[in-house]
Amino acid sequence: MSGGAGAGGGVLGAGSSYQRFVHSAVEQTRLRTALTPHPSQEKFKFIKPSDDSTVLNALSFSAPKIRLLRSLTVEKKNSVQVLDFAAFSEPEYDLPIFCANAFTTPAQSIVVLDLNPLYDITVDNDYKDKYYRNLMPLVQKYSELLPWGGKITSESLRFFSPIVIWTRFEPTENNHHVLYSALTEYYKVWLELTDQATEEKNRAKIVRNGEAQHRYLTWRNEKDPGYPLLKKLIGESQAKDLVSEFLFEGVNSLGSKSFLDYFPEYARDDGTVNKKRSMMGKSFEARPWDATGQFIGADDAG
Ligand code: BLA
Repeated sequence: MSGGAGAGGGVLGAGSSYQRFVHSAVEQTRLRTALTPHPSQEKFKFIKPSDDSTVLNALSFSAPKIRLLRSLTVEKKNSVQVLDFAAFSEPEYDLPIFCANAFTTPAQSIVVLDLNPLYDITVDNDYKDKYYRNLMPLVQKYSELLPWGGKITSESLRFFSPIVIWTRFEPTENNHHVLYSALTEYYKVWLELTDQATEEKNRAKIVRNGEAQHRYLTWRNEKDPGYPLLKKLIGESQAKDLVSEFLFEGVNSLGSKSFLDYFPEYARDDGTVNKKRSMMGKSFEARPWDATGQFIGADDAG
């Protein structure tokens, strides 16, 4: 309530810059394609946290080629600011998943910004070359101002591309200014790739794309690091619905495999899913890709 004029200035700045990004990304998308409200928007648009000082904003759309474009922001004055923005193509396209996640407190911002690959680019060189070869200069551009965030949950790395910006920084106005540029630039790249994408006609390849996206959704639906906070804000049952029917919508419709089908190492003796976020622990002290996008972090034991 009191706070004072200067208190948490950087943090307030972060929240408003996340809103500004969402607004501008939606506008940029509208300039290129026709957005239609996604059915998930109805249910979650007016979701209210029990705590009056926290504001949640949820938006979702679909468009030609785009199965789901959705955004969630959480703002609690002088405290927590969250951005979770993602875009998923229709399975007729093998486009990477646009992924922008930022979690900001007065002490630090934790950021993941990436075009998450649909396929494992440590083994699939064709996919890596198709989408990332030309994008490597982006990493050079931002790696100094938004440096590698240090050891990371090893499982997460499998979903990241060689151009991922994984970083933590002090939430100053200048840092958020750089982040805003990176968000805008990465999203523009995703929109351009989407414009250029041609429809896959091969049934088997469409099914394969759908399953790859489903595997990704299944992972994030079960293990997203944001879940505990959402649970605290809106309660367990609403948080579960928000995650599976809004943030990772498609987890119950794009495929029928279960979390343990994809990630059997999480099976406990009684057949339930191990609640740990990571079986492998944290690893990768430094960026595990070279400047050409080649993975160089194999068997990094930390
Ligand atoms: C922390 N969020 C993190 C971390 C990552 C991500 C990598 C660092 C901790 C770790 O190594 O796991 C984000 N991880 C991702 C993303 C992918 C992934 C995007 O695997 C994609 C494949 N973060 C959010 C939202 C909230 C949030 C919506 O995106 C809250 C509502 C919170 N993220 C959050 C918090 C932490 C965090 C509280 C710190 C706690 C922790 O380390 O577990």
